[in-house]
Amino acid sequence: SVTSQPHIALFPSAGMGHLTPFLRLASLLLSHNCKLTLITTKPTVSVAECTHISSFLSKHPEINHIEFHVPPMQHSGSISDDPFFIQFEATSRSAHQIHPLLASLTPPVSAIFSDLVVANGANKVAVDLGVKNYIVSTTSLKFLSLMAYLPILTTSDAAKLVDGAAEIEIPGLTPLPISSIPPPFFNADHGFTATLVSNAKALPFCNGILMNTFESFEPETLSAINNKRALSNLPSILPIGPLETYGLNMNGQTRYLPWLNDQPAESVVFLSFGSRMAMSKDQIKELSDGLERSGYRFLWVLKTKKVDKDEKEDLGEILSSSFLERTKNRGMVIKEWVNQQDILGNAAIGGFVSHCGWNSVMEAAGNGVPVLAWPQHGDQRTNAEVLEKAGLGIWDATWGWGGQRLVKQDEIQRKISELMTDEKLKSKAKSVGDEAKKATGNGGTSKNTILETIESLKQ
Ligand code: BUP
Repeated sequence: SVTSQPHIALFPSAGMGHLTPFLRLASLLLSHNCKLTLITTKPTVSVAECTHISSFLSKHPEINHIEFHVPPMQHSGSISDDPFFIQFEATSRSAHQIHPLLASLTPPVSAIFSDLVVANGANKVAVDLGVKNYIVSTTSLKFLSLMAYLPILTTSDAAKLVDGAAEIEIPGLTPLPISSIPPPFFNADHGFTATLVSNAKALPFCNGILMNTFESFEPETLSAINNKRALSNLPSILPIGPLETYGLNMNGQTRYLPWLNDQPAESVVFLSFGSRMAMSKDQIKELSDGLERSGYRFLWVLKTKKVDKDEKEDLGEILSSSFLERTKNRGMVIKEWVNQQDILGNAAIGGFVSHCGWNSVMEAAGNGVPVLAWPQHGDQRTNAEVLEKAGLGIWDATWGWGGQRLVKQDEIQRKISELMTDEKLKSKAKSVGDEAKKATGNGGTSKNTILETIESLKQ
């Protein structure tokens, strides 16, 4: 039967980095007249997820909401104590249980759009219901390629190869330096690795992989995969980014936007390390010293805990009162949730010191803001490579993974000055921004791809 309104079930997994692209995609799909069911896990790991889900749903009462109770793991196979990893594993294990919840919906669902972390369960349910299944990727295409290849890399022969080599070769793609491979990947028994391996095996059975990226940002990897020169078992990679904000203002009146509006154009450094990065006190001290010595105006989102509800200290307990006093006229440090998209879109921002979570990279790209990459964990070193190659930013790979070594204030000062003064970088970043806008505008590659995908669900 032909339906003019596809009914899409969206199934994200834990963390703001995973939820955000799904909510952005939801808003895009609504604007193209799709019917939506949003599956969210209960409980969420962070307070931020919980508040964003409820505000989003109250803004869009037409969305059908399914709260999926994920049973806590009795015995974690995970060696990790990261609450997000544990939730990935738990959700992955019970993902197939969404079957009865979806089977009873009217109108019936036409497709499931799921996170990679639940790909296996979601794909089985989709096959059983006779509907399509797309993956919504929350990372770079380069890192997705690594995850897609993980089932092969973690077999014992390949793992031996990994130990001795300087890089990892995925046939048909530019090799990945070993230093960018997340350490848990070297252990096939690690809960995070095992979860990714079992779900990556489902990728070839999906109908497509929707990516928050755009053609000109990762052109080589994209053409190698879509032209079957690499990872030829994968379905089509469908770049639909940068996904645009869904226009929620979470904190009403903000302190920082009026302040930014008063600063000269491109004069402020924005610093944020994402929603789940706990920076050490020592590193925070070096960063504050380096930042102060750079002399630039700054807006710094500071976090010291992995999960927001554990964040209890006041600013004064983390940063010295003399630092706060000396910089009060040219800097602002914030501990609450900010609207990062609004900040990156503000004319006062001249550069972004970022952990390179993929959403942040795409937001910088969309706004043409140059990035100083300071990747910390997971996909972030790979993302940093991608953004450097695309001309969006600079990166000192010797800074290592987050916490691997203390990055000193003079290194930080030097890199921030480079970020704020390099004219070539500035103009390259601007042209990345122009390309991004072209991709999502009428007739653009990302816009056409999402329109074609929606069209294909109408049959
Ligand atoms: Br913190 C923070 N405000 O205060 P990433 C983040 N964000 O809007 P992450 C805010 O959350 P993973 C804040 O703009 C981005 O859209 C930010 O996602 C927004 O990194 C999102 O950048 C964070 O992908 O997630 O949170 O480390 O590591 O899972 O990618």
